[in-house]
Order: sequence, then C-alpha cells, then structure tokens
Amino acid sequence: MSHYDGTECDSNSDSDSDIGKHFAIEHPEEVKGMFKDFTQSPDKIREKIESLEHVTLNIAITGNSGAGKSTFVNAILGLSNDDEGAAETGATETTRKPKAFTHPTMPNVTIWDLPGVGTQNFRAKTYLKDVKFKRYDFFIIISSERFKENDIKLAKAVKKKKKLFYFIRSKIDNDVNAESKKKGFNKEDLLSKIREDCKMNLKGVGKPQVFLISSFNLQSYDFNRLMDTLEKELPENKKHALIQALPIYSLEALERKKKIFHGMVWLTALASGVASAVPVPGLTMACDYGIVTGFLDVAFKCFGLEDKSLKMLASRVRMNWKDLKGEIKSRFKDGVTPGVVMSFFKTPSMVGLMTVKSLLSCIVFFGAAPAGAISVAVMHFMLNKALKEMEKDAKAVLEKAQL
Ligand SMILES: Nc1nc2c(ncn2[C@@H]2O[C@H](COP(=O)(O)OP(=O)(O)O)[C@@H](O)[C@H]2O)c(=O)[nH]1
Ligand SMILES: [Mg+2]
Repeated sequence: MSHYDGTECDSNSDSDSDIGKHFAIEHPEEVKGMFKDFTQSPDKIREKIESLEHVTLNIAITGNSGAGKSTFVNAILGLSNDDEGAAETGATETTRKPKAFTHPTMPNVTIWDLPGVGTQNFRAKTYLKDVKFKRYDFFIIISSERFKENDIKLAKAVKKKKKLFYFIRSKIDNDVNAESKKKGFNKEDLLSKIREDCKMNLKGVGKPQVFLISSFNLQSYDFNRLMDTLEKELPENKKHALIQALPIYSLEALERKKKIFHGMVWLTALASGVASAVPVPGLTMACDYGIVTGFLDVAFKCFGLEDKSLKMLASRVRMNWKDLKGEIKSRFKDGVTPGVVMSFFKTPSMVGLMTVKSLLSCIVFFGAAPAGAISVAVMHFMLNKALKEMEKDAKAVLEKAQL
C-alpha cells in the first residue's frame, strides 16, 4: 500500500492507520436522518443538496420598545451595534414596519426586526397581520423585565397560528452585574430565580420556553440551550440554515457547525462520486467539480474564514482583522480557489490509501456498486480532509479572538 506523504498540507499528515477513521460514521444520527428518504439515486441526492442550499429561514424578533430586539438581531448576525449594516439600537421606534436584515454571508437567512409590541391598545391579531406573520419560521419575543400582558397576548396569537415561539429575557448581564455586588451572591441561584419568575409570569401561555440571554455575551447564559431547542424543533433543512448562519461565538458554536458539515460530507461525496461513478485511474477529475467547490465554499463561509466574517469578528472583539486572518495556516488561506480544490485531487496515490475495510463499509452502508463506492469513498476522504483543515483554522481564529 502506498502512502500519502503529507507534503501538500503539513497540518494533515494522514497515516494509513488514520484512514479508517475517515470512514467511521462520525455522527450516525445526522447521517441517518439525511439518508432516510432516498436510495442513492444521484437525482435524489442532488435534490436533497439543493433543498439544503436553497432553504430560506426567516426569524421574527419582537417585543417591547427598548427590550433589546435590534441588539439581538445584530448579535445573531455576528455584528456589533456600531457596525455598518447593523440594526440601529437605542433608537426610538418610529416605524410600524418589520425591517429585514439579511445575513451577511448567507443571503437565504433573514432576521426581521419587528416593530415594538407597544403598551396600549395592542391587538395581537392585527399586529400579526400587519407584520405578515406567515413569512416567519418562528418568533422570538423579547423582554428585558417582566413579560407584559401584551407579550402574552402575542404569544397566544402566534400559537393559534401554529407558529413556533420562544421567549427571551434579555440583558441578563445587567442583572448579574447589579446583583453581584450584593452579599452572598450566587449566579446560578439568581438565574434560576429569574427563570422561574418568567415562567410564573407567562403561565397563561401553557408551557413557555424562556431563555435568559445577554446579546453582548452569547457564549454565557442560555443561548446554547436556545440553539439546542431550535435544533430539536425546527425541520431539518431549517435547522441546517440556522446553524450555518450562526456566528462562531464559542467552541460550542464551532462544534455545532462541525456536526452539520460532517453529515453533509457524506451527502456531497455521494452526489459528486456516485453520479460520476467512473473507474479509479481517471479519478483526478472524475467527480462533480461544481458540487465539491460549492460545498467547500459554503463550509469556508460558515466557519467564518472569509475576510468579511473575519472583519466582523475583529470588530466585535476589537482586534485587527489581519491578526485573525494570520491564524489561517491551511491551504485555504486565500480562500476556496480552483488551485486549492485541485490540490486535493492531486494527492499522490489517493486510491492507494483506501483500505478494503473502508470500501466495504461504503458498499455495505450505501449499497453502492463497487466502482461508485470507490468514487464516493475517495470523495469522502478528500472532503473530510478539507473540512478538517478548515476546522483547525476556525479553531485557531477563535482562540486568537479569545472567545
Ligand atoms: N447590557 C445589555 N444591554 C443591552 C442588551 N441588549 C440591548 N441592550 C441595550 O438596551 C438598549 C435598547 O436596545 P435595542 O436593541 O435598541 O432595543 P429595541 O428597541 O428593542 O430594538 C440599547 O442601549 C442596548 O445597548 C443586552 O443583552 N445587555
Ligand atoms: Mg430596535
């Protein structure tokens, strides 16, 4: 068996013994979910990939004026309040129209900053009609203090329309700061007390889900729990869009993205490999180049490695973006260029790396014909390798940004 000498990328010197790992199904649930509704017909696989690529996600952020809606919009877009293109904050709300904020790198994802719920004469039904409630996948109702009667009315109306909704108790950092000065302060006790108060306050809504959040500090408090909940409750393709769009604010966020992309690797390998199913010697270009590049492009953006994302992160953590970019040490430092993509195909004796076991697992798992299985296995190996390089870069950037 020949060996890949690792000269193309120092950060990933696979040895034969590592190869088997690439074929282990890393996130079986994720992968199973993706394959449950089709056999490996190339058209079906392509359709599936397209449905994931073209899915739209519209999130409505609502609540009272001053509750922190616009700040939360910016936080989930990875923007600071003073960034260009950020939602204006601390402003008196003058418009009664929802304002759309398209995700800076994922144009299919839009966060809607809805007009304040108001305090008087609020009619939830009219409000929902005015903001065109049908367009949203779910609602987030924010309050920085006790939830008010109007928040409850709104939640009930949203529920009636069979839409998902979640409550956010915002500005938790303020509560913690204020209380921390008191004697005998215990952060966890304080958070559970606030959580319980909110639940009591929202009793009329059934079993409300309340998340305590600081938009200035997503890595603390309940933001991860909110994401866990959304992962469980959203349809699969919407969940993909959400996780891809999330800013990388912590190691957990990075892990979430990794999981999604590892599921996608199999799908992409199948689409680009099975579709071509060509004999091994012609492998250098015998895959669907478009699918491979498309996948790597999306991954690169989602891991926050694009200049645009690095600049946004630098602005958030008050650093020079070039210092963050300097952490990208893999072959992707200039982006997903044709040369970089080709470098994966030029890996010497790639096919020699395939173990009989890995091929068998591919054949058994997908029922693929041996020639197709080889293509898929090779594609999987290469995509996985590319992904690991990006993950390593993303982690280094995250560490540099001290998140
Ligand atoms: N400390 C803290 N302040 C926040 C937070 N979210 C919003 N704010 C502040 O609360 C004020 C109102 O926020 P804004 O987003 O404009 O509220 P909106 O009227 O609901 O859109 C601004 O001064 C924000 O900086 C938060 O999570 N923590
Ligand atoms: Mg606002």
